[in-house]
Amino acid sequence: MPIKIMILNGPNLNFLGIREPHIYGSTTLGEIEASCQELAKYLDVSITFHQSNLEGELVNLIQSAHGKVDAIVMNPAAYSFTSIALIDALKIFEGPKIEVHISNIHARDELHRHSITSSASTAVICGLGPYGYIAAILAAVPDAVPASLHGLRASSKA
Ligand code: CA2
Repeated sequence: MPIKIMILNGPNLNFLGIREPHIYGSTTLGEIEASCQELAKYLDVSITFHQSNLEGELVNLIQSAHGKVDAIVMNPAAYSFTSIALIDALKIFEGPKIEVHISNIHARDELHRHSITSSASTAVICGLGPYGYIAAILAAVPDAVPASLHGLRASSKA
């Protein structure tokens, strides 16, 4: 059975590439989804891609992944800095949870610096632009790299 990955995008990310290109670049969310689907085809894995402006809808999606999805890739956007509900939902999910931010949140202003949802994530990728989504998928699929490199994955849990 192919690996299943759920990709979640939080509030306002539907405006990527349309507003504030100096911060988030000119790639639209639709183009990011197309690239993720292209990689999924190449790796022979299955991806569902979602965007919601609603915290509860994101919680419902994470809950629906329980027992059905192998890994979650999530850009919680503004909810990264506020959402205990997302933290609790992420804790329920047993597989790898990779948080992605397009910008380098550590180099941002005080409001955009402290992701609380990353405390419930397996890993965090930020500052790579839209490639962060690609890097997250590669990290979630063990067979994306030669078997000789799989040991590095295990040691990253230390
Ligand atoms: O860099 C990222 O991916 C962020 O998660 C994006 C969030 C921001 O709050 C985080 O600090 C970092 C903002 C998403 C809002 O998306 C917009 C897209 C275009 C124009 C305006 C907002």
